[in-house]
Amino acid sequence: MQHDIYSVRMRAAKGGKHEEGGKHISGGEKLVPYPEVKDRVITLVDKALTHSRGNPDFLQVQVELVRESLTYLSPLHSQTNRVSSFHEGRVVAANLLEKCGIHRKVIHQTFTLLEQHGGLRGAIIFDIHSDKRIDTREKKGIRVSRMDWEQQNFERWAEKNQLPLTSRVKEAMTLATKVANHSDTVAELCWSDDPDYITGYVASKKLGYQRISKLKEYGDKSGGRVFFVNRCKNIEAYIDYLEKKPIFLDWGVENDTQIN
Ligand code: PML
Ligand code: MG
Repeated sequence: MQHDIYSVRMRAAKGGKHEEGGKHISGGEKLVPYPEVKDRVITLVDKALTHSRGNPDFLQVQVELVRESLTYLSPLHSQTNRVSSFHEGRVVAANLLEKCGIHRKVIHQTFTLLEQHGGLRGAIIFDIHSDKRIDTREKKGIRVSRMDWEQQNFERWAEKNQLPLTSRVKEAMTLATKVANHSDTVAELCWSDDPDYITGYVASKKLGYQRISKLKEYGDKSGGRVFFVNRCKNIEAYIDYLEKKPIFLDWGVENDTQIN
């Protein structure tokens, strides 16, 4: 029997709701058939209540029927770049972003943005032509939503690629694949805002998912995501894709081709 698909979203903050100035603690996105909604709600509530950024005093879970049909995407090709310090990691990230046609000055500008913006709920969209942040969401940022990856399929992929079988890797890969598959995306830069997680990545359709083992120091609560675009003609359509288009990852052995 075909079940309806639901989007399950969670956000948690401390010091009040996000829109009232609360500090972002945690967020999560799931896309599941109706019988799995209850379990996913529990998973997300657990994530929010046991987070290294602190205990939230605001927690919201939203469950919504998705009416659009799902699009299936292959996970990006993944590669891990091991570095001995976060300084070295930033150099690797800068070199990768430069390969995508982004100038050094812009790259360093966005490093500074992420250093300053620990706790943005969503991502920053940065135009490499005008050298400006072009979304107008301020502290909210753009929250990529409506995406998921079936657990067993993810685990087979992670084992084959010798990656940690963690929900963190699954969620990051799902998001990076969704973002990279839009033709307006030039690249993505991400490092976690969690103080106990220092691995980050640069991703693009061409480069794939380039993990970098250290992009910040332990204890640092700064981090987030930057989506680089180049004169994005229709920013509203781009944001609509990121927030609304339902995407499911599906890895088949036949899809495991090397891109870079
Ligand atoms: C996050 O924690 O929000 C982002 C983690 C990005 C890196 C995940 C990985 O590949 O290890
Ligand atoms: Mg986080």
